[in-house]
Amino acid sequence: MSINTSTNTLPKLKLISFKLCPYVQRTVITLLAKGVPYEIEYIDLNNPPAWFKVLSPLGKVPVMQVNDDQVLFESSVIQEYVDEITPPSLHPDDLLLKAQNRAWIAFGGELMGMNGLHGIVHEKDQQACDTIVSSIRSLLERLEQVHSGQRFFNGEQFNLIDAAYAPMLMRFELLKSHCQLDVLEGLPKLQAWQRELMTLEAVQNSVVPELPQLYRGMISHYDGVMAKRLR
Ligand SMILES: N[C@@H](CCC(=O)N[C@@H](CS)C(=O)NCC(=O)O)C(=O)O
Repeated sequence: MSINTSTNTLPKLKLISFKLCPYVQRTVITLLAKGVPYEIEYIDLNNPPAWFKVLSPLGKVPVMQVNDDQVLFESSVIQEYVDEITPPSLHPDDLLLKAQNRAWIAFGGELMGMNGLHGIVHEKDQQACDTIVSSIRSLLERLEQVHSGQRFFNGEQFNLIDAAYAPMLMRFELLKSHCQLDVLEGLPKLQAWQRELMTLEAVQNSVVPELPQLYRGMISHYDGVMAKRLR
C-alpha cells in the first residue's frame, strides 16, 4: 500500500499533534500510506504553548507547517494536500464518487466530535450518554448502508476515506475493550472494515504505542459514564 515517492521536490512538512487526537491520526495515516517524510511535534492540548495559539486559527490540532512559513489546518484538507503533492491520488478517479467520499469524510469528522465518539467518553449524565450512543448508532447504520462491503470503503483499493475513518474505528475497538461498549454491534460491514484497517502498517504506526493506556487515562480523567465502566 505504501507508495514510493521522490522526496526531492516535496515541501518540508511538520505536523503539530496531540497524542490522543483522531483528527491528527487521519493525516499521519495519509503521510505513512504515501511514504512522505515529515516531522511531528506533540503538544499538550490542555496546556498549549503560546506559539500554537498564534499558529492555529481555531486552536485545534492538526496543524501542518509547510516549508516553515505556511500553515494548513483541518484534517481532511491536510489529507488532500498530502495526497495531491504525491500522485497518484488515493481518492477515486470518478468525480462524483470522489465528491461523495469527501462528504462521508466530513460525516466521519462529525461522528468523532462532541455529538459522537468524544461525547460518549466525556458525558457524565447516563441519559445524555445513552442519547449520544443511540444517535451515533443510527449514523453508523447509514454508513453501513453506503459501504461497499469489500475490503475497503469503495472496494479493494485503500483510499483517503479509509485513512479518515481508521482513527475512529481504532477508538471503537478501545471503547469495546476498556468499557465493554460495542457501538459496531450488528454492523458487519463496518466490523470487517475495522478489522481490515487495524492490520495495516500505516494505521498501526500512526499512533504512539501507549495510545490504549492514554485513552484509558483520558476516559478516567473525564470521570463520566464510561469511566464507571472501565475495567
Ligand atoms: N475539524 C477539525 C477538528 C480538529 C479537532 O477537533 N481537534 C481537537 C483535538 S482531537 C482539538 O484540537 N481540540 C482543541 C479545542 O477544540 O480547543 C479537523 O478535522 O482537523
